[in-house]
Amino acid sequence: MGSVSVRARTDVASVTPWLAPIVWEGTFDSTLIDSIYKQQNITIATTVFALGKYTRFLKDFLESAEEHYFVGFRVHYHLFTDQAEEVPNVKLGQERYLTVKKVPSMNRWQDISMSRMEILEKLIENELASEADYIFCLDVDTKFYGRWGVESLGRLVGVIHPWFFNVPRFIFTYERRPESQAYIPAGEGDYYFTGAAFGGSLEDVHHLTKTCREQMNIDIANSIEAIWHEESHLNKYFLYNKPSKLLSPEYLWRDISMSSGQVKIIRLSHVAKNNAEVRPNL
Ligand code: UD2
Repeated sequence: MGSVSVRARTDVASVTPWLAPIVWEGTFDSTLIDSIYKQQNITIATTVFALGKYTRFLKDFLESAEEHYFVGFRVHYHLFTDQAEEVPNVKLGQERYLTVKKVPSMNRWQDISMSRMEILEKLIENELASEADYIFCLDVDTKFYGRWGVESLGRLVGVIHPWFFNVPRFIFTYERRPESQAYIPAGEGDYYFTGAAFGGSLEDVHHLTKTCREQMNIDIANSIEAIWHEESHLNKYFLYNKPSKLLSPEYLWRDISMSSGQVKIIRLSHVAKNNAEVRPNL
């Protein structure tokens, strides 16, 4: 037997009841897992949206991603913005690419957030099939502080929301009105996932984005908006289409200044922001 540098974590669950791994520091050997994926010559498409004042987050997001995100692997960032002239010039490493795409401005932050599903659906359909193997869709008001690597790859990947990883299910902020397509009845649901980061294979993420877009359109036709917008629809989707891999809140933490015993490494963290100041509406 070879040497094993990984010991099971006993303070957190590292597998779901449907036997999907939950990735925490200490549950994988980064050198080993890198060497496995190195042989596969993969490309990871990464989408990020920065409309209005959110372009201010791009510099830190991109610079920190170059330091920590899939280092040594081919990454193609697809950046959607209504202000291409505000995109900072960040030096990218070898085999790292950035494409800027123009999207129309919108007056409500909720619409910006929700519209991402349809734009991603179309991006996968029209462009990515021949150029990427995996895709991750990330919020821009974030910054990397630690490794986010190939241990995160899987067919369908969700990230446990940093405010809900250690609370009972009745606290989860699922959509509770049966009139919405995002409705999840009390007593159902496994985890509460963040809308700020998700990913997987092109095929699975295409199905996810298409389904959420369709469900949101039904809601619009019925004059209802889910409590947490596309995040509510994402949670509904994951209830009936179980993720094949879950990432712990290390992969999207609340704020770098907040600590938690179980989170040994903060890999990606939200940037503290003044919502009233950066958003186009309240
Ligand atoms: C939560 C979710 C977010 C989304 C949202 C929907 C977490 C941690 N975050 O974040 O993913 O599900 O709720 O209610 O769960 N954007 C712009 N310009 C704007 C407004 C938004 O580019 O003027 C983009 C940007 O990429 C941003 C994303 O939309 O990262 C989500 O908006 P947010 O970060 O303001 O939403 P927030 O923090 O409530």
